[in-house]
Amino acid sequence: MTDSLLIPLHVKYIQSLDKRTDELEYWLTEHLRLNGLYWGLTALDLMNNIEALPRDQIINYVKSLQHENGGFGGHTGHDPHMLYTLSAIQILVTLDAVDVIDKDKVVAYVVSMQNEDGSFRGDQWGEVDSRFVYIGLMALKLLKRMDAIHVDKAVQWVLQCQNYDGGFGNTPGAESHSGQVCCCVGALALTDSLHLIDQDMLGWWLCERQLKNGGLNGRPEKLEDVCYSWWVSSALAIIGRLHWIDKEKLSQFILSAQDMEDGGISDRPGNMVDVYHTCFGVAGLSLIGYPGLKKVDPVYCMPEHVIARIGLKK
Ligand code: GRG
Ligand code: ZN
Repeated sequence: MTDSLLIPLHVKYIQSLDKRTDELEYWLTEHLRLNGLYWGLTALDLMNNIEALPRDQIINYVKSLQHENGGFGGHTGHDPHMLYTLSAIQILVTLDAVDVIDKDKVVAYVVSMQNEDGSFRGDQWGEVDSRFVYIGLMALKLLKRMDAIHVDKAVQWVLQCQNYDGGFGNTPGAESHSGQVCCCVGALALTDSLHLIDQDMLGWWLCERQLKNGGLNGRPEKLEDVCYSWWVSSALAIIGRLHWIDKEKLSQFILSAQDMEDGGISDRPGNMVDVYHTCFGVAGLSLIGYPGLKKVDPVYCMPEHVIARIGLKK
């Protein structure tokens, strides 16, 4: 048990990820390569170590993943998807290199994913989910092209995803889940629409996610998991109610899920680490004010200084 964030070890762990080609995990997560790069780069920047990954190589790799229709695949030869398209933009914006890609094509791709009712599809196969509304809005906001889509319709659709318990689901009528809450609250924040919901009721649902051991869960009766340190806390931060949870206990929980020998953070203490939980553990710590980390922006899950540089910080 340690009560401090092992930054040098986590930096080494993230650097090692693209060299572990002899591990099954490396091949099983091939489709997530671009997401992994976003998670790794974000964690590194928040830990003041962005130069630990090769900037030019990353930019060329990301650029190579853009398809003719404007969307990005998760790795070489993979189909385009909204999930990877957002990661591509977040990475390039973070590296101040967004001009290397064809932005108009990305905008056209995102526009093509919006449905008549305001919702968004994830890809050509048509899955609809509140994640994709958030992604579409964030991608266009980062590219300063929100005007290209039907923002009002998107907001109306997101509002339909709110339940009587105050939380949000992945589609209208679906069970409240912290991940979807983060997406819906993020979408409302990106469109200046937070006044349209009952923030107190939402705040109650969110702060009830904290368990005795300090960790947060995704919905009632479920286990705590480090990634909810992000999904829950970012939504609380956006509605100005982060003080409704015990930050010190959350910080202890995240720190207890570190691998103290090889670096990285897992979903809960003692489990295998991965870059996704490492990112959201570090981002969660940044949000609750852990010392020595750069500040993360709760709406974009990107370093605050990046959002300020592109003029989106209010
Ligand atoms: C830029 C931060 C950022 C996000 C982009 C992809 C995305 C938009 C958001 C994902 C939000 C989401 C749905 C997160 C939850 C992921 C998760 C841990 C799901 C697990 O669900 P279950 O049912 O687990 O397997 P529980 O914890 O409910 O038992
Ligand atoms: Zn998790």
